Amino acid sequence: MSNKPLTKNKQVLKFVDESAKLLNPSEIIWIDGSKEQLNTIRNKCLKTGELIELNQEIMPGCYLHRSAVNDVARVEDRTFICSEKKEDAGPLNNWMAPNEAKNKLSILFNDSMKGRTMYVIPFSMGIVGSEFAKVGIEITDSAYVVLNMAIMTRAGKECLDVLGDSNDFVRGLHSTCTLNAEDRYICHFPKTNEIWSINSGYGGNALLGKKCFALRIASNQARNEGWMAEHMVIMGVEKPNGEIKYFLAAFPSQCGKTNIAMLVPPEKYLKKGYKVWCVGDDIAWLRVGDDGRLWAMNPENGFFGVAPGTSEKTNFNAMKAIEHDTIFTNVVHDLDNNTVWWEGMGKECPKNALNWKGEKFDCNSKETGAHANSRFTTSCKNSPAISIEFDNPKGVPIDAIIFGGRRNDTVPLVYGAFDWDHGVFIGSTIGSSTTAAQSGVVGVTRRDPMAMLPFIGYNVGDYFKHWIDMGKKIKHQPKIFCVNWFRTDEHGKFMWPGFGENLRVLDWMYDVCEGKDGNVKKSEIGLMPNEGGLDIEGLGLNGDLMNKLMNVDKKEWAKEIEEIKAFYTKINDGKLPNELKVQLDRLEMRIKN
Ligand code: OXD
Ligand code: MN
Repeated sequence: MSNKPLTKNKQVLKFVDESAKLLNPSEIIWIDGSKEQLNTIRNKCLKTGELIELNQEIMPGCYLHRSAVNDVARVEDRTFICSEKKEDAGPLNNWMAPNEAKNKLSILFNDSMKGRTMYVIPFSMGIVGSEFAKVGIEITDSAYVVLNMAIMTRAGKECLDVLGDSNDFVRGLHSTCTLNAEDRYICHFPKTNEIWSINSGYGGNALLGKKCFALRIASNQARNEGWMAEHMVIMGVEKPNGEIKYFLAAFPSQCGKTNIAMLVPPEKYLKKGYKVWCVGDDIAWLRVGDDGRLWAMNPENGFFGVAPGTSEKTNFNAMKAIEHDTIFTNVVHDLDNNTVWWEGMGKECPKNALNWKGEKFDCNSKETGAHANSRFTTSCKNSPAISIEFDNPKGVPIDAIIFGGRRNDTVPLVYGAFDWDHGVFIGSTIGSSTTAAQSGVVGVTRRDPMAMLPFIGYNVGDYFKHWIDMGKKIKHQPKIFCVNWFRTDEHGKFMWPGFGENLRVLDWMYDVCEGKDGNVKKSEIGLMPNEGGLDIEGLGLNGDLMNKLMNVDKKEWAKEIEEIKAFYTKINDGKLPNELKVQLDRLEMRIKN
């Protein structure tokens, strides 16, 4: 039975009415954000089997969901930027003309909610009512999406109250339809701030507040309005004297983003009084404050983290966060105690269990029990490491921006940019070596500019220009660094211990930001720690290994430069900013000399 609209806003009502006409649902439920309503929806999911209730004594408020087997990840090849002109989508995005996309998808959307409930989710990216927040409305037929959006965003009636009569909201239309992968489309209309997503129920395709809105649509809004929407962790490093500096970090997927966001300092640092605070693990909205500094806020309210590999050792705080009020998707169901399990959890493989597809799971099977992209959805507030600034509508002031990727060779453990434009150059070229897990040639570097490859909602050349222009507006620019935790020795073994020990590198950056120039020397590629500048005491890394970790091999860099040239040529449709070409020339000169 439909409930009453939660607003008198004519534009919202029109959007909902028009959507209902197209989708033809049997009822319309407006999500008010109340616990009671979410409980009712959860109970409905338990009845339909969309959710399985886990052991409420061990894991209160925790549920398991299994997606369709053909619907387990974002679909980059079916994701489109529907700008008026093709060149505005640029060389890295799929493009479809807005009219063509609307015509094509309208046919698929038509009557797709027949006999189903249409949920209307008002949500805010950012603190409700904050001048930096933005309102969205997602229409969906998926109760799973409703329950996830209620964790991942601030959802409910109060978002409509702050919207008032305004037409300034993002319109998200989502239907799981038949889940037919061949008719799956994730379309973005930057001019009208609309998202149309059909035939997927999976996170990044279906939780429209996340990648679709907070990155692809918001990157367009940000460019027009003079701010930035980035795929970045926001974290605070607290020194023993109680002072905190906030860092942003951008890494392509599979590089431990959620882990660094919630890093636990190593014993020695804990004893000294170091602390690390998490403001966000995935997305940062950045603005220049009146004080001339760059300020960051996390538009999200939850973590949508990858489960496999998450353990007390790799991410203690995430393990604590998911002890309660969490939705697990596509993990193993341990039937003996009605809990969950995944590979790399640091716990014994369960004997009596079902794999992510719901089939009997055998620990000796070659196939993993949990899907490689299985997830947990949990509130940021559940993490013991959440920053007290998480709910600060202004966000936090940023001192450093870190770019990184997974590189076996060439890129040293850490180096710093000489200045903002050099930092933008470094960010524009980061990437990860392909592994056997990916299709294509193994060992080549997949460039992933600013870790935004699938998320820049417009032309990549214009995006780089926006970065350069923003630098001019920031009076007190953050320092920009590059890290590589993954450099290997001649036996293919990682040389750096990683995880909590990464704090040592952050600590060096902290001191550089404080202006401790004695810790820094210049190299051909950027600023590097001086002798003794980086604390490696207690790691058992001998000088030789440290030299290998920090080595700038001119031959490897000559090859790197050729690859960067090829990448720039590939993405240049006349929009690559000159500033970046200058940076590339300068790097080449420094390496040749
Ligand atoms: C994510 C991603 O899910 O980047 O955060 O794919
Ligand atoms: Mn991400």
